[in-house]
Amino acid sequence: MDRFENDRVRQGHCGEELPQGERESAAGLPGIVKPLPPEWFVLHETNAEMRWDALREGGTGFHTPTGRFFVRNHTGTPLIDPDRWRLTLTGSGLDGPAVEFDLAALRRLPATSYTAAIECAGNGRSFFTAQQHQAVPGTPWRLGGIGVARWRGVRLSEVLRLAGLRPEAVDVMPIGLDPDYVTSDGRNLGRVRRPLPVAKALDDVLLAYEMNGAPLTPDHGAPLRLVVPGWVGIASIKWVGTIEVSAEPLYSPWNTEIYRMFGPGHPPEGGEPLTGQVVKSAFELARGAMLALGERHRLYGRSWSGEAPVEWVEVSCDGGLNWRRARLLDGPESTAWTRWSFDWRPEYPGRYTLVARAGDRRGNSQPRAAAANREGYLFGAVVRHPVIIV
Ligand SMILES: Nc1nc2c(c(=O)[nH]1)N[C@H]1C(S)=C(S)[C@@H](COP(=O)(O)O)O[C@H]1N2
Ligand SMILES: [Mo]
Repeated sequence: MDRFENDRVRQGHCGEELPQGERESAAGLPGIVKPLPPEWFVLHETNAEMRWDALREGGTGFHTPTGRFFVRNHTGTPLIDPDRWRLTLTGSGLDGPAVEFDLAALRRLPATSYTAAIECAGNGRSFFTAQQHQAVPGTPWRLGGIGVARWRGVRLSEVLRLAGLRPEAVDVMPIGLDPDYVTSDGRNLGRVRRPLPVAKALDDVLLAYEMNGAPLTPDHGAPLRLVVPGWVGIASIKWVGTIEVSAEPLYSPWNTEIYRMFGPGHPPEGGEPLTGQVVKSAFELARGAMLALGERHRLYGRSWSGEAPVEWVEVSCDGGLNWRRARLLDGPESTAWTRWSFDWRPEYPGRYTLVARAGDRRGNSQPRAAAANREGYLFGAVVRHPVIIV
């Protein structure tokens, strides 16, 4: 696979420091640069899923350390020389000709920092099959297709303004510098790119050059990525090279044939392009973990919603018959996710099913079953978590 598609990318100094062969042997997957120790990640083709039990055992705190953050790559991580890289804005939604920024110019603009989650639209997908007996294609994520980081960069609205945004602009499409995406049936869909409505682009979207207080790493979009808070992860395009700004609606396979709901109960052309994420909860515990009988166990977990802060969390240790409130460990304004704990003293040995469910301040909560759809997006139902008491 040729991962170096244009000259700017090919001549990256990172590539010279770490030759291709070494890079691939150091990583658990060709295409991802960082180490992927099996105690932190579950590997799925080009993607690496975060293990929730490792988050607890690592004592990692609120933000997901960059080394443990999940990676979702359509192809492979490109190595881009930040000195030769440019961001180009172009299109009918701008006043004048194309405008270019180098990294230094972007860093001179007013900086903004915030904490936000990035979560794949397919996070939880494997539970469509495991819990709802629905066969779905695509990466069989459990719940580890999410991470929360502190992002720093310049607001997309600021860069659009400097580039001469016209009031007629409707869509903004960031285009990644990673290789073209070729589907399993051999169709080349071109560069990873997905239009964003201008209203969202002007609201809270960041062009991030830092993650958790350090420059972005290659796997997470260096030198520059979008961060689109609350929305499905595909909106947060990594390795941005060009942003097309248009006075007409824009289309790419990522808003027409993928990342929409298809199948029974959905329009033939698919539902609206996916935007906000649904409510989910996860235990910081291995599936099938063994816990000692008769002891008090403090179970930990996190719940999150794309739309609003989490307001309440309930846990059941008997598969959903009896529920008790969990103790929230983060304040009511906590964005991205809310940590919680729950004390449990199991009285009988055997197999138990833990379940957690949450609700957010807009009244969204987790249903018993998620809406079926062909690609297995947005699994927001409660997830059954088996444990064994010995
Ligand atoms: N250029 C580009 N951007 C991309 C992707 C990609 O493959 N190429 N994957 C998207 C998807 S589907 C997700 S879920 C997030 C994952 O971000 P992460 O790898 O930093 O966790 O990046 C998004 N941005
Ligand atoms: Mo994704």
